Amino acid sequence: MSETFKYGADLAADIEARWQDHWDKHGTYDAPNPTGDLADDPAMVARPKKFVMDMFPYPSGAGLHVGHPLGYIATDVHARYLRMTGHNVLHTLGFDAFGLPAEQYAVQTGTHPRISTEANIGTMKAQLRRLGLGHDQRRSVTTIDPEYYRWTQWIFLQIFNSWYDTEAGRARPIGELAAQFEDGRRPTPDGRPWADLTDTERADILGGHRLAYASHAPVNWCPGLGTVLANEEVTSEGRSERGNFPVFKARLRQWNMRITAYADRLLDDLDGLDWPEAIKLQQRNWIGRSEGARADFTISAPDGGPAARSERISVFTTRQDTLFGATYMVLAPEHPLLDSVIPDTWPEGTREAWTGGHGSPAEAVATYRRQAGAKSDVERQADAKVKTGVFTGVYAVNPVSAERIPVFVADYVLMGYGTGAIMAVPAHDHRDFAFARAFELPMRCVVEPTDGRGTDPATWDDAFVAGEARLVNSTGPDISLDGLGVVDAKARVSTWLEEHGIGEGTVNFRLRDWLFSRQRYWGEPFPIVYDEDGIAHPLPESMLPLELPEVEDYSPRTFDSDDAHTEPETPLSRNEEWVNVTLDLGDGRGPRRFRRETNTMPNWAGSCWYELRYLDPHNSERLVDPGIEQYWMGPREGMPHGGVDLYVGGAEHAVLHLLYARFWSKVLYDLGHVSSAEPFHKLYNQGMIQAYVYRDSRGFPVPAGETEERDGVWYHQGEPVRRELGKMGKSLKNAVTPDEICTEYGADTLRLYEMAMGPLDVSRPWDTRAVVGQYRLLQRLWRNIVDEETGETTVTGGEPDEATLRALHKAIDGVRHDMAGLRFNTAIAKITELNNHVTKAREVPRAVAEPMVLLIAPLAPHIAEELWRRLGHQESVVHQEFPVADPAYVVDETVTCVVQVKGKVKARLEVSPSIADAELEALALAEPGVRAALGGAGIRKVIVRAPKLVNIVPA
Ligand code: ANZ
Repeated sequence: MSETFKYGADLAADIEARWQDHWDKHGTYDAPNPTGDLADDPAMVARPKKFVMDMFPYPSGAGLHVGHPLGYIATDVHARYLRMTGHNVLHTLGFDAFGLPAEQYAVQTGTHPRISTEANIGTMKAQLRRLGLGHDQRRSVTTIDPEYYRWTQWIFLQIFNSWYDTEAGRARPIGELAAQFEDGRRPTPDGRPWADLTDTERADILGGHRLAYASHAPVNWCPGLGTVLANEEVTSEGRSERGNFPVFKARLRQWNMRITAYADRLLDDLDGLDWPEAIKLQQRNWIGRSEGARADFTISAPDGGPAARSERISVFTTRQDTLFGATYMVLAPEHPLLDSVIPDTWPEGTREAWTGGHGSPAEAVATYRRQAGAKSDVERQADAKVKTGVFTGVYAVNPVSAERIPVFVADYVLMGYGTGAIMAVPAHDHRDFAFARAFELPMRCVVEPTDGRGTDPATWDDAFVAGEARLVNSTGPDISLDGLGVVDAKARVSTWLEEHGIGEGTVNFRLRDWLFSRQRYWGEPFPIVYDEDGIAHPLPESMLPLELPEVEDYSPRTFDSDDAHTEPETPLSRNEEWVNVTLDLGDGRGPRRFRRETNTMPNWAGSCWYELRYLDPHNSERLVDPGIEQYWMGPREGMPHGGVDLYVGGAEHAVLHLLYARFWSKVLYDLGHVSSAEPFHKLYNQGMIQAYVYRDSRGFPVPAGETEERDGVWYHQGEPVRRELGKMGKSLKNAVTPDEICTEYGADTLRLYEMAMGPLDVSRPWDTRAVVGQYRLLQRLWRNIVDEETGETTVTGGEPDEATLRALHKAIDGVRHDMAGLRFNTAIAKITELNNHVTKAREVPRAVAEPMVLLIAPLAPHIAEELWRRLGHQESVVHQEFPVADPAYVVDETVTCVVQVKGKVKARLEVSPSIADAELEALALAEPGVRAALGGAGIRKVIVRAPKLVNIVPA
């Protein structure tokens, strides 16, 4: 207990520790469920609900720096405000704890990843606890807990056991598909009755429909890491993001999730979500819907006669209007036709430039395919001027012009997109133009250039890519497009293709199925076993969780990083006793021998559904009770697909995590397990806390805490150093931990400072020297209410004067709006202004002191609890009603404030004539027009002349 009652670090520490214990002991933040084992407060359940959630942290060994909790503090402030405005608020935080760092640490030290991960979680929990975050601890889950991943495995089984019915537009149990094959409603691929098929044949057919399926697919194999990688884990240089090893294309047996079946719904449902437009756009681009057409070209006989083979080359094009301009074709190096159609000798008329110097097409194609296999998709797509490829010796027939056109293999066409084959229209596509120039291929202009360059491509420098123009040179034996606009021509061609049975208008997506297996130890085991025929069987639910076995060695076997011709060896496969098992799967066939799947699930799995487990964390019968899910996440007015009310996290998770989680939600929704088809209704991306990096003359970072400024120059140990803005972290010697700030000023000061730094969604530099400003606010607030000598409250019973009432009610009104709109910086400015007003008065009436404490309670909960108690209340401040403004005191004449950036007017604000500089500055900086004008540039100086002018000088 501190000696005096002055608000300082010691008193803050004492207050904070005491209230944190109190909250824990009383379960102050526990949110009751309507039913189930967390239900205990019907009155609370009767209130409107809010589910406020942070993105799952990964418990890193390095612990937290002050940048990490920005979002956690923000959601906490908001959640507290919601509690005080009559909501039942679910707010908790779990840990996403599978993943590579713990495994790599295990490989280096031999410590089991569980041990190091749990230690990290312990450290992080202690750090977070000091911040006074109001989490319902009963609901905190970790992905590595078998009681949690049991349900991750269970969801995998649901996905494995279902297929996408395109007619119904939803997933259905795979048993219903099998029944259709069985009773003949749906023909088998080769028409034989289902009963005549072998188990393996049936398994293959069903596997072709399952939403989780194993396939031999070209994947990114990284021998240096001993594992395959998702596309997004490969850099634009075609190397592993982690470790920078080369990545090769290899065909390996892998698990996939058929997320592509949901492409349309993943796009369409974005409209109903309250997300930043930029994130929606990134998702739309990732899904990449393209409208175009499929067109089939027949392969022509080498002598130019009618088609000698029945094979067709199917292409996907978004420019079917340019069909007459297709003067050659290209197959991707992985295209299966290359295995069957290559002739033995070069046909007549083959140009020297097309052969790559090889004696036969087979040789040329084989060599080329090998070379292409060593490149990543990104390298292949790189906009290199030099296009490579060879002639296949095959010709195809252009269906509209009946012309014979050569077929090439070239790596600028990818197997993973469209059909893996293109019709090349060099006059109107940049890549085709470059290729045609290099290989001396003919070009035909079929869309009349609108820039006066004429219609002879031989005279052009590049392709003419039309927006809206007229078709020319496009008349064939039985179709003419001449004179049509691009849009009409596209429609004409689509219809024509369909009428002739050689194509149709189609939609193609950039989205690929999700590669779902990793050759790793520290992840969820698959609940899958293989019988002696290699058929995959799901484990029955009663065998879940399938726990991770102990192994001798956690590392994947790595290989010479340049050796593409290796195969992964998984850590789990080394535990033969675990791998080879006799099980009775309950399918009526009794105990049999099986081999377990030895891959593990990718890191994303556990975070695909955690919001659901927060709802009902101890349910041992179901993933989540339907009534509970409906209560917290079910659709509501304005939330057509349901979901979490507010989800806050970094914009770096714009695509993958959010897309995967949306996909799993939709499968669970289709199968009737949840009522919400979307996991996150409102998404908000907080900005980053940046930090100054100080570099010496050699460019090395010096400890930021040991620098000092003199006359605008920064010094470290007497030597001048260079200051720049960067990330915060140990390696840049500028990390500041929340613990340091809590020790020096208290958690309430840290919380206020982080919230006051600027608008929540904007990045801003950390400045330890500025923290003290918020500390002073709390000290003044304390002094306004408590006698520093005696600890007694000094408030009076008198009535506040008119001016104070106006100041109070305007603050209440403004803070309410700011709290609801996540504008905590302006809320703090208003509270500061009110507190300054009160400080000037000789005495503080209780009628002002109490609402002031309530106003600041969401931001600085510890001091608020303490003051509330000292003001004589026995109940926690957490569930008090947030003050409501009396409109009579809020109306006020306003003045117009002009906001300038570099002297140019960028916004006008209607503000109170008595507005404080700090609030006016905060308001001005939050203006969209101002932010656009700054365009991410830092701020050098802000000149405030309240209430009429703010002038901002960008850095
Ligand atoms: C003929 C054509 C003419 C094309 C023209 C473009 C312009 P998006 O919009 O991304 O969907 N393409 C198709 N499959 C491909 C593959 N596997 N690898 C590389 N390129 C492929 O792009 C569709 C266009 O990209 C298609 O339309 C095709 O080229 C090419 F004046 O066909 B187009």
